[in-house]
Amino acid sequence: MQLIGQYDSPFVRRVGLALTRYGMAFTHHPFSSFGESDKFVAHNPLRRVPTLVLDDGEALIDSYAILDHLDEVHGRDRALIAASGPERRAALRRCALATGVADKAVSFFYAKIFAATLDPAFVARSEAQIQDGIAALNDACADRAGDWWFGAEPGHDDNTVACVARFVSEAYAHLVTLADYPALADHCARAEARSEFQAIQQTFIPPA
Ligand SMILES: N[C@@H](CCC(=O)N[C@@H](CS)C(=O)NCC(=O)O)C(=O)O
Repeated sequence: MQLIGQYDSPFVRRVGLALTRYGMAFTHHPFSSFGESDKFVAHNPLRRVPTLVLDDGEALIDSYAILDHLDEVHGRDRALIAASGPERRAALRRCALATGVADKAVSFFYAKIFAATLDPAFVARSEAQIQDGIAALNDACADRAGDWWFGAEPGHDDNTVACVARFVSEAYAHLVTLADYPALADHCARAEARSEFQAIQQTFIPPA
């Protein structure tokens, strides 16, 4: 398997973390989705990462679809998310909240780079979506009983929240300071201390 994309992307990182936790061998191609998209456009016409190329050449796109495949191959009963029911819905909601923040943060970043001018209403709305989303993730961490939602070890939701919080705090340092969100900061610190998080990481590099 080949994983395409840089680990400063929370979408790529959460896939890299799952591959690592599942003990699946893969080759990592840290191509930039902007400067190096020609290197993988044959696999993904959207020029987006993560893209996962399977050994038979089939290319999977979008982190949700990729994780779904990895969970199936690893075994739904051993996957990093509940197989069904309320626990699965709650975990997917946390993942969607986190990736939703990342979606807004990514598209707003592109707008700031590429648009000549930005409507102040769009700027205010984008910043509010990012900040309110981060605050909601902090509340979710504060409400949790144990160390991780998934149980004794982090699951996809735990991983995704930590990846997105780090990404946003680096890409929007002027907007989001993790210390202002103590429960989320604690979640991130415990995640980043883990061996797989130390192996699968990259400090944010602005797209160019
Ligand atoms: N929904 C996608 C989002 C992936 C995404 O936004 N990737 C960004 C990098 S963080 C990208 O490839 N952007 C390039 C572009 O959209 O032009 C997923 O979950 O994988």
